[in-house]
Amino acid sequence: MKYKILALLKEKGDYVSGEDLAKVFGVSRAAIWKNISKLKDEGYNIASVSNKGYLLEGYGDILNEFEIGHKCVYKQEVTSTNDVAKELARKGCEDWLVVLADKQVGGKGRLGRVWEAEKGQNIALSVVLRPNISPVEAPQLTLITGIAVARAIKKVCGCEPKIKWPNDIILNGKKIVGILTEISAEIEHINYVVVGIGVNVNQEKYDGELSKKATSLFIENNKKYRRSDIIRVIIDELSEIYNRFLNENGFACCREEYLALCVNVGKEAKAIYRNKEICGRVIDINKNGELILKTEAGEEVIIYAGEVSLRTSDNQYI
Ligand code: BT5
Repeated sequence: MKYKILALLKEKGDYVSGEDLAKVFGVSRAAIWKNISKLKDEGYNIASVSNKGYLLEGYGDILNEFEIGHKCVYKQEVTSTNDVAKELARKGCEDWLVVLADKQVGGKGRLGRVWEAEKGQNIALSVVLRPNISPVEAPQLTLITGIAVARAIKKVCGCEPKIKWPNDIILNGKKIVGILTEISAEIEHINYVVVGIGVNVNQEKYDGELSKKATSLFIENNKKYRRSDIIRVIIDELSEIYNRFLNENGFACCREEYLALCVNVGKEAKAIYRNKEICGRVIDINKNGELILKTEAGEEVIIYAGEVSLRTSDNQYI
């Protein structure tokens, strides 16, 4: 009900009386007032003037299911949206539940690394999926998510982000998105997957080490974005590509698109794999989403996405 009232206020862009709202929705004026209060609590700036009614004056950058167009759980602060999503998945939540937060105090990267993002400026999103695929195929979900997010950024912001295999999206050589896929599985069966996406949106600066490799959409485009506009498109693109991934032939269905976005192919790289370094030239990403590295000795090594960090041969991030 509250979002129906909100939709009407947005559409009108002018005062609507409590009486008219009550009539439209077939409820009492007190019920309307209650719902308006709930909307105000969520952060909507709604003026109420006697004899005129209610006016939606502003709505900033609010994250809820109305703004993102999809069912979601929103929290102001969490340890990690991936952890919240995993907990909900364990308790049996539905497929495609999206978890969002304004602030993560324990944001996670891969391999125990930390994901840092200022409160209220960025996107921390996790989605619960239950794909009927083998656990070894799960890292491919990171790759297709990369494509979905790159597409979304291009659509909303007009820029052309690239992908650094397996899980980074970069803009002008710096990281703008990180993806962390976690799974709960038996040997042959996935219970659930949580795909976590961190997008640097409106953050104005990065300090210390991070300033060398992180950037945001604001820094690159000198423009602030409404996070919900980006989230909405991420979810649309992800569901399009995910359905194809399941119904067609896995990552192979979008490998060409991935290759066109990927910055690694043809470049020298160093893979840090279980504390061992393997150097070579990236010659391909195969239909399973694995990276093929050709060493100086001419040996072709297949690198599995789950457990590796990729550096340039002189140890740079990209
Ligand atoms: C990642 O790991 O890039 C995965 C990041 C996933 C974050 C999302 S946010 C929603 C969900 N909830 C979570 O708790 N996590 C997911 P990795 O490839 O390991 O990269 C981590 C490294 O990126 C760190 O060691 C830093 O060097 C760098 N880093 C940290 N914060 C960054 C940021 N905001 N932007 C760019 N780089 C960052």
